[in-house]
Amino acid sequence: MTGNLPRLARRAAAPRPGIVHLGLGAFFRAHGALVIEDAMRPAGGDWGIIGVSLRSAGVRDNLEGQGNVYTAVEMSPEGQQPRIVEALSDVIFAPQNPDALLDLMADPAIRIVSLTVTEKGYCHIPSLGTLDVSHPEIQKDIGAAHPATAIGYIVRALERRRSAGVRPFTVLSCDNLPDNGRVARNVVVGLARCIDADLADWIERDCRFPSTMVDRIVPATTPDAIERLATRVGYRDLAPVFHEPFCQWVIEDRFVDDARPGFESVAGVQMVDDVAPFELMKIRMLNGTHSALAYLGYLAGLETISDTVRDPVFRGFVQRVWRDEIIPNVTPPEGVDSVAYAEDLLERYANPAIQHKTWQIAMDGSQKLPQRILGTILDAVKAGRRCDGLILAVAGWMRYVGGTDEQGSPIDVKDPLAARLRALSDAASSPREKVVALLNVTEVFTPELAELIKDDLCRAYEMLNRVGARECVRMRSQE
Ligand code: CS2
Repeated sequence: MTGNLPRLARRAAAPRPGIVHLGLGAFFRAHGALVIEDAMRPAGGDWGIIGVSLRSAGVRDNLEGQGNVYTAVEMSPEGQQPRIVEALSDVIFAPQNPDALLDLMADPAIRIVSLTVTEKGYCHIPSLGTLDVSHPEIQKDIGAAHPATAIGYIVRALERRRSAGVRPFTVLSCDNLPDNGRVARNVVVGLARCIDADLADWIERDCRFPSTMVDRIVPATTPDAIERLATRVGYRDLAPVFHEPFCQWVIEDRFVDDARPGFESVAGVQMVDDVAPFELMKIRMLNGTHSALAYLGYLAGLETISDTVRDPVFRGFVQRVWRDEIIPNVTPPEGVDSVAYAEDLLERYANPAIQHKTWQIAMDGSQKLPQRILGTILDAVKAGRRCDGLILAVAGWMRYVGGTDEQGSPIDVKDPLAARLRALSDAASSPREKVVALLNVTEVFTPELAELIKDDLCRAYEMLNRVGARECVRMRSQE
């Protein structure tokens, strides 16, 4: 029984805040928060983090009862390494008091606002990278002083800073979007322009939006994992995070007034002039195959990514897709060997201590597919190169969003476009009609790409329906 164990508690005073982080999910608490804490050790600085949850009070409630500290557990095949993280100065649930949060964000002590709000949190048009002005929450944020979205909070806080004569903060995007700084800038300036053109000009001129590439595999924390940790460490932590050993953060060194933690002292962090080649390689090679394995693996009844690469058929498939379909369409950053990068990815995927659910990665496919898979396919088709494995992955996504698995059981599809995708799928009277209807969803597919892949995709989809995901994967893993 772990019920009687003492609760985890803070050991030292909370650091003075310099960062507000929007989107306090497991990923940031297992990645950015650890790096920032490490950077504060040798280099000092008041870079404590005020963590903000925008949608649910759960993390705040759990952390509040333990002084806003938590355990980050490194999970490797050799064992587990717990570490107590004390980098959070405070944790806030935004809807409870939006005004107080905006005041905090307008405080001159806050010099960075970082974000992990997932792809859909940018309220952008994924295929274009610009603000979706018709987005219902953005429409609300244009009219109301109390925002609903992360973008709304940033714009309204910058508005307060400007009227108080305070310099803007740096907006640090840590989401898996290519050129995430540019996307953040587009949506922030885009929303500001709908509110006040002078504010938009000021942001464009004085604010900074460095792009970053973030990488660490962090599955969602499960109740079972919480119980096992308590038994192991002898205290109760209601908000631990579990992550793989690997950690990488590549950051463009463009901060307002150069105000930032001493990142360069931390292993795994690179400060660079241009993140683009790192980001492209990571999104296409890691996230692209993650999504491919997620849809096809889920359909084949495989629960986690490590289950997929333990299956020789899927393992052969992902290796072949890297070799023939992704690596030829990626120019790696100078000095990086993409073949070795792929080998390392396979080892990371195989880590049996990381239970990363295919269902979790399959979430929000409409927001992920363009940058993870479709860009690679477009480059491959234009160059006359092979991409039948990635086309099969897109067919897998189409099958998945139809909402029924290969055994006829319902799939719990989580996606902002889920209802529309399902309706299109249900209304189609043949597999070909269904593929064509989904290809017409322009948030995901550009008309150019849709035309180029239609026939191959229809064939892949029909085959998937006929012989099932595992057999298709077997066929497409061949030379
Ligand atoms: C995953 C990512 O859930 C997903 O979509 O592909 O969270 C992935 O684990 C990280 O980007 C790894 O850095």
